[in-house]
Amino acid sequence: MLILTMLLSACGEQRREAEPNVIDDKFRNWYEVFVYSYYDSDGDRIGDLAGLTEKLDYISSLGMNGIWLMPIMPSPSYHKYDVTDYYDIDEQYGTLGDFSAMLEKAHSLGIDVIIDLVLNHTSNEHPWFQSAKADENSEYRDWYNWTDSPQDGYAKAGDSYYECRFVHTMPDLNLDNPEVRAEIGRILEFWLIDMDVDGFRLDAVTSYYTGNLEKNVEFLSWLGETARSIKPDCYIVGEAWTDLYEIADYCEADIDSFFLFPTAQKGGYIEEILGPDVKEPGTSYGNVTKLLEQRLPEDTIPAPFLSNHDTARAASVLGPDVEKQKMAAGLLAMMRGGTYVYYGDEIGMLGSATDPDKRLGMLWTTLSEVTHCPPGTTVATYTQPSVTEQLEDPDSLLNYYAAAMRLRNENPEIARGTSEVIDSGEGDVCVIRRTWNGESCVIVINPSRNEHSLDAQALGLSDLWLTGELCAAGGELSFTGKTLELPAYSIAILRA
Ligand SMILES: [Ca+2]
Repeated sequence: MLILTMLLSACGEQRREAEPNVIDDKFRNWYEVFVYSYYDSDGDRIGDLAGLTEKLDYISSLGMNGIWLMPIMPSPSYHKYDVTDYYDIDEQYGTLGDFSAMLEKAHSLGIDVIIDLVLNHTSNEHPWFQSAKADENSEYRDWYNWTDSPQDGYAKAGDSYYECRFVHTMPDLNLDNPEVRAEIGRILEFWLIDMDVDGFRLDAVTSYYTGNLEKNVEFLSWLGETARSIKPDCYIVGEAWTDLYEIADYCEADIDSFFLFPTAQKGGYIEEILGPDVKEPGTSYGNVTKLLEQRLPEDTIPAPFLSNHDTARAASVLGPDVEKQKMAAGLLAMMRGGTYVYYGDEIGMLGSATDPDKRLGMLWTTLSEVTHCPPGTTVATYTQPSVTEQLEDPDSLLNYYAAAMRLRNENPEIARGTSEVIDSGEGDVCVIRRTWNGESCVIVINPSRNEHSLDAQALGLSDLWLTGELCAAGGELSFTGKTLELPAYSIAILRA
């Protein structure tokens, strides 16, 4: 390493290798897994927890140190966003023992695991609702919301109507009922203590009290305080699918994190920066960086992502250009907070339109062995190579993702720091100094299709070393202290 550095110095390059510096806190590189479609261990071609356990080394090799599991509790639906028992594992996925084995291995690899917690509603097959529906005097009647007359978002049962904002099979819980809150407390304790999960992803938080931000924030804060009273360092991220301004309002709630929907999807910040209408993509990325830090409270952990199980996949939004998909992953990886990557995006899997089509079976090896796609799938087209093939190819999208996550692990400032956007003099190029805990790194991003040569001396960067790089479209990055040569679609990390 020392010899290599000296050789490079001799030919004028200020380049050195960086070591991983992974910090065990809440700023993680998260990976979202739909267990059903991920990896099967027992031959029925449906993904399960034992299958996930077998793939934890793979997830770790991507540089991920957090996993969000879509719902795993018993449910009549394939997606399991309607729970019938909050204290067990769906038999399709395995047992509580399988879950513990998976978690133990994840923890041994330094991976935290959070699980989806669906509290807005239960399944209509949940015994609580069955009892509430059958008998007006049931002790569970007030666990749900009833009216005597038809209303929007309500369905008929007997002579009454119950609230069900999504669909009639998902009756909304009455979250004002102290007995419901006490039960939720027991659910939190079961998963945090008995099962040892590291936290939760909260589904549909804007629907807890539909249209009532203040009450939603109150409930979220109650939930956060209750969870921390059980496990002080647990992490909770909420799904508020709305614009940046309302997300900022939700950040007043006392939980750690909210998904940054404005970064994702078609028309989101990242897709737009890489689109044809943006003339100065570097300036745009700098402006987004500044906007997010201005709008979001300092103590919140932003959770940016490109796609999830409810949105079109990154490759479907960005188009078939793999270089562009890589650049999008690079732009995501340079964002503050805890980034989320949806399983399969790292190999460019496609998915759009209907929900099952967005949740296709993972392509591990060959099409004949692909994990089953969920029921209702209409289009299952795989255009990119499998995991096995992409692991072998140093220029694959998968290896780009791994390299991008490695930069986050080598430079803790990227996730945790505050930004100073430096005027690069080129609208195509963004220069950000990110500072945390008394240390800084400089992130230089060229999200344009043009090569650029930056005057490092004029920008005050000449004393730094090039310690990391990502080139989405090939080419060579070089740094002499005088100039920084940036190929199209490249990212450089400079450090003292
Ligand atoms: Ca299986």
